[in-house]
Amino acid sequence: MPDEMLRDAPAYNPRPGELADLELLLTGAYAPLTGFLGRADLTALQRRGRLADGTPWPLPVTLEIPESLALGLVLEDPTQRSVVLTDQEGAPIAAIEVGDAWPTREGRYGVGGVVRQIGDGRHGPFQRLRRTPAEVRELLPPGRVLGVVADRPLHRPQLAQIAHAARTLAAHVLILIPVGDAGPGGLSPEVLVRTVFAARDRMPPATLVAVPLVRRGDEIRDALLRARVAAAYGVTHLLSTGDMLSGGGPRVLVPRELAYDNRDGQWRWRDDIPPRNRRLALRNDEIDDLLDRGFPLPEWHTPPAVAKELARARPPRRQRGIVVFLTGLSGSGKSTVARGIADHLRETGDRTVTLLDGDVVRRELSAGLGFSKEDRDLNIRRIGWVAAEVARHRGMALCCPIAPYAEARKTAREMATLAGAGFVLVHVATPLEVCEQRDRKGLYAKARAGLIKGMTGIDDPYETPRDAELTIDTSTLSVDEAVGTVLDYLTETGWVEPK
Ligand code: PPS
Repeated sequence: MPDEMLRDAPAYNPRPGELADLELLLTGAYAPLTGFLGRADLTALQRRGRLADGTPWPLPVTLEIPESLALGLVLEDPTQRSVVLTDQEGAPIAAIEVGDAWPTREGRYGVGGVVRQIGDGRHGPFQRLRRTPAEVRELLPPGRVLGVVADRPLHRPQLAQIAHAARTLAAHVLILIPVGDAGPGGLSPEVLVRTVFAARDRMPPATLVAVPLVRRGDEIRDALLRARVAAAYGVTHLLSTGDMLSGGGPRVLVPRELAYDNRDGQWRWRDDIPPRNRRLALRNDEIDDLLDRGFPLPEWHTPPAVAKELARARPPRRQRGIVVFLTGLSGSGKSTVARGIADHLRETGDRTVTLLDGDVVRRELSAGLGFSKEDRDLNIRRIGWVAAEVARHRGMALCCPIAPYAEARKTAREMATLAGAGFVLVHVATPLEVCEQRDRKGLYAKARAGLIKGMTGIDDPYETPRDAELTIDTSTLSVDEAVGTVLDYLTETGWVEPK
């Protein structure tokens, strides 16, 4: 359908993961797919791991739209079944001609159909690096192409594996950097791209491409999908680190484990090095731990330029942002403890602190919200968002709402993590009897008398946290002791400078 016929078509901004899939469909990286899958393909995929026409395909590639939008389409009429898909700002990227629509969950419909690019179809960061498979195949020299999906920074052992495989195969190297979501270690795509580029002069001649791949969380299927995408980019041999099955894609090479030989400073197969001369590659948690404590990554393991990027992205904990989230019943002592922590840190000057107190938040940020589940969830979302922004800029956010629902607390944790910050959940577990006895605001008495409804702990739930880093009880600890317990924890874990 020509673009002018789309003038009256409804527009919709898909979720980030769907937009990433859309881009891979448009660029041909998902060939032979030309659109989001419909029910026939999805059923065949679930039953046989194949599309309805028998083509093997690893995973569902799906799009959901709001029910109201779906019900407005007339699938029998080619002029009334298109939806314009836009980026977050509402700029059109593509149109889907919907061939199939079905209800999925509350208020949502799955839609399948061919997608077609509008304009240059580009969106998101790394435009320079986001080349289409056809563009990349054009750039590659003839012959074998060794593909590497660089979903983590490349340290010396990985670089030695790449160099070794490229030499053995006499292949050109194609590095695919997945930029669809934060990597397994929580590294943002921007940081990942910078660290991979920082290793570039340690690689054989290589072409680097950013690909909006998003992991679905199923390791084997994700690996199969990566192999297919790599093949579309012209990869003939794929270097693997995890489990990979071949399924008609490129040949998968599983490299041997290399170790550092301190006799000559080379990385070679670990079994070729006498145990006393060999140093094994650092595990990811060891690398994170060194960075968290502010130690430089050792040069035998990581090229200095890569180490520098990583240290910039993951500064020592005492310089990184953190959200300290105190949850507990009304009257449990959250605000008092939080105030004590804030006062201490302000006095010592160790940290800049933003205190997001329940009452203050309800006045400044959440005015008008009540105490229904929806309103409480929204309140916690807002607190979580502001706290994550404070922490993104390396401050400490101290939050002390009741936050009775586990799911909302989890969202706050995720927002902080996405901002590259720490998150410490403190459960102020003062028993209800004690809170009720204190009853500073007289709310418990009113709730018992039936004068107010939905009081947490009385006739509204409080879901006890199972993921708290710390639990304190102000009926057995004095305020000073409770404040001291939290500060000790923050100091021991490196978030606050020791005295
Ligand atoms: S929530 O659930 O996290 O959104 O609550 P929060 O923003 O922390 O607000 C709690 C304070 O509001 C007062 N208040 C109530 N609390 C619980 N349930 C009901 N129904 C209610 N109505 C008013 C109460 O004084 C809380 O203050 P704190 O400081 O926690 O005692």
